[in-house]
Amino acid sequence: MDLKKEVFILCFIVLIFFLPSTVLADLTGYAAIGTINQSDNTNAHNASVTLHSTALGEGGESFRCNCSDPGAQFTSGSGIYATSVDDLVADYDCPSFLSQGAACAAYINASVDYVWITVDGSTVIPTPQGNGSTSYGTTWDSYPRSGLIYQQIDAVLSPLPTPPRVNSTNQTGAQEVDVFNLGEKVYATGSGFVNNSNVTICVVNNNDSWTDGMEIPQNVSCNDSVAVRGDGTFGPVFLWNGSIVGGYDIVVDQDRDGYYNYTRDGIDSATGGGFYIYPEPLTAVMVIAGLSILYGFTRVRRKS
Ligand SMILES: [Ca+2]
Ligand SMILES: [Ca+2]
Ligand SMILES: [Ca+2]
Repeated sequence: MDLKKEVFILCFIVLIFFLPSTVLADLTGYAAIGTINQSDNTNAHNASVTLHSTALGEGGESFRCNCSDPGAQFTSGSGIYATSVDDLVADYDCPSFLSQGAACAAYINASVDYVWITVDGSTVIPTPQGNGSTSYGTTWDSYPRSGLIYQQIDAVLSPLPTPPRVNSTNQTGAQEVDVFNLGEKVYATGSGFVNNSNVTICVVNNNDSWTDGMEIPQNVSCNDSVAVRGDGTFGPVFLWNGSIVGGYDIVVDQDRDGYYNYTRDGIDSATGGGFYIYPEPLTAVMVIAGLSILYGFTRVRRKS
């Protein structure tokens, strides 16, 4: 066998071994589509879906680089999303083959790389939902494929957790009370909090436009350490001596971060005052009587 022939055979063997892997590892032009459902099995409209994939690279790198679509896709009215694999970029620097933000499609091998989705349900119309995802560790080729589309990468959203509850009460906690006389002590009870935790409870001026992540004012009265029992309840716990007339809210800061968090923290009440402090009827009568006497006295002095 002459040298020319040997070189030719060697080149042919190299091509046979490396060409198929190069072709297989390329998901350029492919797309993933699926349906997102709510926990009651109805379609989730406007859920925010992020497609993720590992990229082992063509050279058989020893670790899985993580890639994702930086611009999440929103589901249609029938719960369907679609993401082009070309939109996937590296989440971080993967030495030797991908730098952070670089396109991943050419480095994804459908038979060994994992694909998964994460879904943010907080944008679902008309009612926010919990989050959802598919499991990590499923390869692209485990999903049905039609031409350049991998289909049915579906997910189900979890139900939105019920926010914990807090109520203004009398001293025994047996009765929910929303109206107190000036100087009357205000107590509270709560349920649905983290078992055996400590929470911060603040009385704040009434606010009816609480938003998730809003700072909790510390302008009336706060109790920094209220113990939650093993069943998630607390109280009745003394909150405030009711010394100023007005409308107030009670905020239970479950994670004690100083911010109101819709799913973790409790509020009485997001719509209207959690409780009100009114002047005592007798005090009010005395104030009115006093003002009348003063008015009469002033008139008499003017006349004389
Ligand atoms: Ca909080
Ligand atoms: Ca309020
Ligand atoms: Ca109340």
